[in-house]
Amino acid sequence: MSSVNLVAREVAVKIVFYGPGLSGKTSTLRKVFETVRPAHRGEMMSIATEGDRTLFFDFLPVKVERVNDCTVRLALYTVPGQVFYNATRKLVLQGADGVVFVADSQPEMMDANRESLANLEENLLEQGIRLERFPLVVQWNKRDLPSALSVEALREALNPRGVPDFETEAVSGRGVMDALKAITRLVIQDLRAKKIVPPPRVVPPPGAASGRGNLEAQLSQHLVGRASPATPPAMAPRPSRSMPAIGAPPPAQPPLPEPGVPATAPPSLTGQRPLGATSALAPSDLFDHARAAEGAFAAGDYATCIQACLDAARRGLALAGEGSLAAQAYLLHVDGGDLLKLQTLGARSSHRVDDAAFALYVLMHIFTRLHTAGLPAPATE
Ligand SMILES: Nc1nc2c(ncn2[C@@H]2O[C@H](COP(=O)(O)OP(=O)(O)O)[C@@H](O)[C@H]2O)c(=O)[nH]1
Ligand SMILES: [Mg+2]
Repeated sequence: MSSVNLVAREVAVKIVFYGPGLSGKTSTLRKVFETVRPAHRGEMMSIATEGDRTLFFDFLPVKVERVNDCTVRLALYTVPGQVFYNATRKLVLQGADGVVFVADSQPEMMDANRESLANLEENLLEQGIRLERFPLVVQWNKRDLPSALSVEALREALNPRGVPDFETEAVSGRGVMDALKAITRLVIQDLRAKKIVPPPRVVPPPGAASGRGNLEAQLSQHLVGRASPATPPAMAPRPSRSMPAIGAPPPAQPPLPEPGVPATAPPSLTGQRPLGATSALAPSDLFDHARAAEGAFAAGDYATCIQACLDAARRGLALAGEGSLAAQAYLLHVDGGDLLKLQTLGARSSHRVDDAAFALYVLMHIFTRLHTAGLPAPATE
């Protein structure tokens, strides 16, 4: 769900990469992670099975400076595509501002593509959102495969509305950033039309052109860091908080709650630093809590992870002022249902991997909301 800090002219938006299992969603996010300058993104967090299938979600925060003089924080999520993970997909889709549908171009995947698109439509409708009015772009992924269907055939089957679509190869990265720029543009336009995002200031910054060309230029400059090495980063990175590598590979995990997937181990993006998004988002005072929670997750100690998240969540919410947890959550636009579930998990005696993942997810949300609200105030940070 978008949130806006008018004083800082900062907009936080949530974009979800949706599509059938194995269509290339996680690969797409990894490519974005590799492409965006480190100063403009946090750590990528993946919660996957040993076979690298997305178990809960992938998450990557990206910051785009001065898009028509607003700073845009993108929270990028992927969903697990496997049919039986619909509850997780619904959860991740909650509050999304836009979707990138990653379709698999192979003919044998057409049924899965259609099913996933219908599932997206249904899950959005449950939130009272109609897909045809929702910011959406499509990636025709795996274009490198010789068996790939023609774009015309894919469009006819999957994109009758004619939303912006892109030929992509998530593994090499071709087209991926174009799709991300397009969805960012659509989301900002949508939020602007809903009067959620302030219009551009009347006087543009020196040297900047006005209008859509400017938006394009800003997105290009800030999203594709390595493509323009001559351009220095326009922002100072957040206070340095490089995540220490989480040591040895974690032990095998208990069986999964949902069927059909073998025992899991937390994922590895590079084989060294699989986690870190929660601490990347944490206010200084809660950084250690977030690290403890991530460390416990990586070690398979889900009870400790949940307790650390719960404690950090309480402390984080308290930054909104005195009052009940519910009142603090309300002030920060944190979902009360999520918080209640986190508290329930904290009171349980046994915990599963998805419980701990959920706890980290709620904590990330709280940190994002705090950040948007400008809390804690800079003097105490
Ligand atoms: N040839 C090819 N393989 C791809 C492409 N994108 C993803 N893959 C492969 O497809 C498999 C599933 O990718 P993944 O990103 O995990 O899919 P997800 O389930 O949608 O997250 C992996 O083996 C990827 O390497 C692509 O553009 N071309
Ligand atoms: Mg995946």
